[in-house]
Amino acid sequence: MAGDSTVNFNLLHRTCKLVVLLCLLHISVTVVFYVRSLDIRFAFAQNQQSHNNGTQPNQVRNTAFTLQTEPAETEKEAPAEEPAKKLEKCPETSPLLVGPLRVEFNVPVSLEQIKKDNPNLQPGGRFRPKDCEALQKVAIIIPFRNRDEHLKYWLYYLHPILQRQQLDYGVYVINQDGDEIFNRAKLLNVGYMEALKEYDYECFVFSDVDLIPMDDRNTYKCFSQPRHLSVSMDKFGFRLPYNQYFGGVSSMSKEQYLKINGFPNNYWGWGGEDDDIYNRLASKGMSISRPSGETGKCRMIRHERDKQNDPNPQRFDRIAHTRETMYKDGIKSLSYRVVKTDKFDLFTKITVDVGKP
Ligand code: UDH
Ligand code: NGS
Repeated sequence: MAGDSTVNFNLLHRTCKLVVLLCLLHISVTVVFYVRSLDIRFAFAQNQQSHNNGTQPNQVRNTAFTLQTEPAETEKEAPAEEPAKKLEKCPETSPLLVGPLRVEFNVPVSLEQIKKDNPNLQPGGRFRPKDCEALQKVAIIIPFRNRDEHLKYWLYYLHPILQRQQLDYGVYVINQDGDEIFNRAKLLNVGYMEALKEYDYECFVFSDVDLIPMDDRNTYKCFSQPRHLSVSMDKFGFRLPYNQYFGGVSSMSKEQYLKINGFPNNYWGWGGEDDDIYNRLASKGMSISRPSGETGKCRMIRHERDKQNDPNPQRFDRIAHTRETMYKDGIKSLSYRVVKTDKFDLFTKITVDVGKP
């Protein structure tokens, strides 16, 4: 009998222990679930907060809380988003710059790859920084005809550079229609006019299609004086060919450009139009601002002379008379006809009939 009661007592003791353990387990599971539900509510509150502050909501977290807590209906009823806060101005020197760059033209580049490499571009080759307000709105004007291979390299190298420079910019390729003799300066005038029709640009960078900067500290923006940017070209042994040289890549504010009545329209064929522009600036008492020889290094894509762009025999006579002709011939007397405008992903191409000599 005594043995039986001991066995019964042991069994009862074990059963009680098991029940107590089960109770403890139940309590812990309840506590864990309770604490987790508190977490979710807290996350929800935080999410709402950031939403109302106008910051970008985190997509993954947002979905999670929608699924686990509030019904979608409640979200719809939330107050309408406030307009995006005004961004702070970008710093004078972009923190994204990297300095010297390797520039080569032996590997072919494709427009598809350039598109993939630059996902933040807007149609027409437009960009503005997301996190700050750009210091300048810059239109980049490229005189063009039959240089698609060069343009690809230009887009490949320049888009990343211009984005690192934190500019609010657009790329305008001004394509001379037809086979008449080429007129670089007139195309640049057309670019100025057409870009302004699209956006309130305050700065204009005029760039040949075959020139690539080798340092991103050479910022494609405007300065208190007209700027010459391609100061140190490989083809000139990384030096200026002469002090007054203003060809290749230059920039001017709207005000500086208008002061000289824009560029001449009557330089047909190669040469002299950049010297005429220099004469215009000098006659208005402006000086040329330049980056250092180191920062201003650039490479030119080697090429043969284009058809219909032979040296202009009148150029020496023309540049001798800039001061007399500049008021009659310039942006005020510009006439042309836009044949076609194409807004591509990486640039805006404006095909124009500029007439003939
Ligand atoms: N351009 C074109 N198509 C043309 C002519 C000129 O797109 O048919 C544009 C292009 O942006 C070019 C710029 O105008 O970069 C200046 O023209 P250019 O490259 O002919 O001038 P550059 O002084 O060369 O650079 C002159 C010819 C040198 C021949 C050397 C032969 N070894
Ligand atoms: C000068 C031309 C400029 C030209 C510069 C560089 O002689 O238009 O050479 O030319 N001026 C005249 O002819 C009056 S380059 O070596 O890049 O072909 O920009």
